[in-house]
Amino acid sequence: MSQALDEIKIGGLGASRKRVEDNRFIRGKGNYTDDITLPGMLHMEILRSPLAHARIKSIDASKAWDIPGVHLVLTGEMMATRNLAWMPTLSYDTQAVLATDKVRFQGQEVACVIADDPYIAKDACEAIDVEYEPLPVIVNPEQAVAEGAPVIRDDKDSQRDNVIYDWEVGDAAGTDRAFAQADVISKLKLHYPRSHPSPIECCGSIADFNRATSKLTVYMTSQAPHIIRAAVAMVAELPEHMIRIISPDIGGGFGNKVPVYPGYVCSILASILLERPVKWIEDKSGNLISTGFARDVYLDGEMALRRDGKILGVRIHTDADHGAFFSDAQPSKFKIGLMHSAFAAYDVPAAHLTARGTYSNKAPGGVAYRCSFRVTEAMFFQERMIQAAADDLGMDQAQFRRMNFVRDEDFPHRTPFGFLLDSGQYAKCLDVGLKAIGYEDFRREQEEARKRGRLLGLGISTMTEPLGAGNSREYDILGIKMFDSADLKVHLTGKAILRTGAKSQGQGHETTWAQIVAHELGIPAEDITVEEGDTDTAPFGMGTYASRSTPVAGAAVAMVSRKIRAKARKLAAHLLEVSEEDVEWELGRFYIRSAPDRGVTIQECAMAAYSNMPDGMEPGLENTAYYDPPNLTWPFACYIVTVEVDKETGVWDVLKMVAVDDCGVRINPMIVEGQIMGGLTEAYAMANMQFITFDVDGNCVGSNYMDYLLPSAWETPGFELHSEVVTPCPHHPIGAKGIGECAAVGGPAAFVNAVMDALSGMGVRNIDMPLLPDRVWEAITYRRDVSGAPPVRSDD
Ligand code: MCN
Ligand code: CUN
Repeated sequence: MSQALDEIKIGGLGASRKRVEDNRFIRGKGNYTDDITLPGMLHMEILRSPLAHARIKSIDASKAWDIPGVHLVLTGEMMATRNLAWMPTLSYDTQAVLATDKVRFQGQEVACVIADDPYIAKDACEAIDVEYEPLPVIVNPEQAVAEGAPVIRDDKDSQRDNVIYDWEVGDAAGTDRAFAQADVISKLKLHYPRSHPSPIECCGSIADFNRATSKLTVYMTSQAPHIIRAAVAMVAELPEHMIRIISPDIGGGFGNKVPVYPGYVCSILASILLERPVKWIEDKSGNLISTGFARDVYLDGEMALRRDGKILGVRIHTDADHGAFFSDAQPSKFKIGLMHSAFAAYDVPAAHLTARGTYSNKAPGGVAYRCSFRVTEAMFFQERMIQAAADDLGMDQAQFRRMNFVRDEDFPHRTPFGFLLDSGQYAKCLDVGLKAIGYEDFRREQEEARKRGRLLGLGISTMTEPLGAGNSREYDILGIKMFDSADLKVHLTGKAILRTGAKSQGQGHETTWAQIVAHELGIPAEDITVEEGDTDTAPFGMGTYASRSTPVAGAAVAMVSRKIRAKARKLAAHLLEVSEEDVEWELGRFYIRSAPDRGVTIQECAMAAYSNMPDGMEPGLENTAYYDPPNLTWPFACYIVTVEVDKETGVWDVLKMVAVDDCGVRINPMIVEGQIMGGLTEAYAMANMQFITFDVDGNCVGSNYMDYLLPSAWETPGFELHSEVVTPCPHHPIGAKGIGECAAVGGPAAFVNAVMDALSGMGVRNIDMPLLPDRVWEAITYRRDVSGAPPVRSDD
């Protein structure tokens, strides 16, 4: 009779185990960067540019130096003497650390003051006199390429204009042929606005250089500590083994904490110069105005269609506004991230994408915010185009999707842009969603309501998303291949510590990684400590973004557990006095095949590894696994929203939203639901209320939480989640796919499609996000599209 442990009871795969990290978070016992105080610590504040584009004529910091309590004033000129005025970006560009020649966006870092406390430092910043000579300002790609436009990056010898790249992917000729055969060509143009992650905790660092040991320790808010260690080694020319990056608890990242920011670099240099710890904690407006923005992409596409609804081909052009520096954190091969994952869920025979990136006088960014490298834009555009195409054909929204989906029996499926999809049940997800929303009934209700002058709408968004870069053949950042790692040490009593190269910012890795070990080894999850974020103790890894932790580090956790199990099997054979071939495994226990009652637990094997190993066996029970995934994972999602739009005010309310997510095997169903809820909330916020843009002078409008609204439980509609569709990932050791970004990626189109559906027949093709009441009102009243592209209109 089997004596295997009950997997759910030990907190294994599929257990909705309570998040262990919450024990300290809800007691106020988290350890965030700002909670750390070191002896003799000083504080740094940053002086930012009030102008978007200006030549710096002079900087006079003498008054700041005179303020009691000020220890150091850093300017670009001083940084330059150490070759640190500029730093490399993750996209092979350069970025100013502190401005020397010009300021290139509002909020750019101009000087830093290090003082006894942050208040003195802030006052001293205000005492610095900077003389600026204003220059013409560029806030969109059209202005960037206009005749006579000022060259923003005149610091670069090779740069004669504001174009960063022209890039293309796909089959231009094949796509032309598809369009030649089309019965109908459907077109759509829109702007995906800048959006901003706005985690509760802003960015920050504490640099601590110890002259006696030559060791630099930096506590910081980084989603990818090992990448930061490599960057610091290169930028500051310090030996890598003398650098220790520690990311303690992080209060939300959402992509905001992937890039290298000037504040980190300045705090490090200040600590080296002063030989004291230097803390920098960014304030809210500093975070909103200067850190990694997302999106800001202009999308223009057309779709070749056969009369019966079959998609024959797709053409997309994107203009991406990258701000003053090209600092996207993305795989080096792809200039516009994974934008070419658009339409992956659909069987599209031919496709071609062209992309142009330009500089502007705006904060650098463009990629980070729950997006897996531009996938948010790709899927938003895809689903907006799908809706427009179905409308142009006069076809039902659900039927048009269903007939063009990649079918279950067609996997593996190669997309026209070259991605390989391995699994999915798209039609089934859609059917579950339609049933849950009550599709047919709603359509009838909608028609009835129309007759009485009420505007109801239904929006569908269906998509598959590439999560979990990489495989190392195709994915690297600055040449470093995108694999990940796990290191597992089983102590002699059978308790264990696991470390990975990922870094949780709220996703719950301390809970879920232990569940994978429990599944593989039968060690109860509560007996496993999970630690991440310290480069001196964690194995090398590429960090947490692109929902890569489960697909890559999570796979490494399974693989290292299997290595441990392989050694434990030898120990079991030794303890049971049989040969290894006669030993069988069930959860938590090895037993003799011919005598199942005779067995040893994994804990007994652990003890033996330290006290009773066979002759010649290396003692101990620990190992490390590096995992290079064979492919990305492709979760699928179907989001459906119904709304009512008020004609008089343009206000719209969500009536119901259903979400059907298939992310393969769920490690922790409760955490997965939390990820989906959070993502849908962000999607709703982007679609409805988050307004951040620029005026003609490059002033950042909306860099405060009066305009850039964070939804609370009060504003957020309820979401109905469905988990019945599970298509295990065929190449992942436990069949899991990523989930961390799906809802934020797929969600926005569902909301916008719903509002557009409510307005159908009014001659309105597009309203740019956020769908603020005045924009919706304008579309209804004047029967026209409403653009949200900067510069902001004077009546906004
Ligand atoms: N999970 C699971 N079963 C699956 C897939 C995932 O139980 N089949 C669990 C994982 O074990 C993990 C969580 O769900 O605890 C998210 O896993 P995954 O999809 O692998 O994503 P990452 O851990 O790599 O997280 C990154 C992703 C990104 S890129 C952004 S942006 C984002 C997001 O996660 N930022 C977040 N979700 C966030 N959630 C919080 N609370 N805070 C952030 O900053
Ligand atoms: Cu693009 S935001 Mo997440 O990948 O860190």
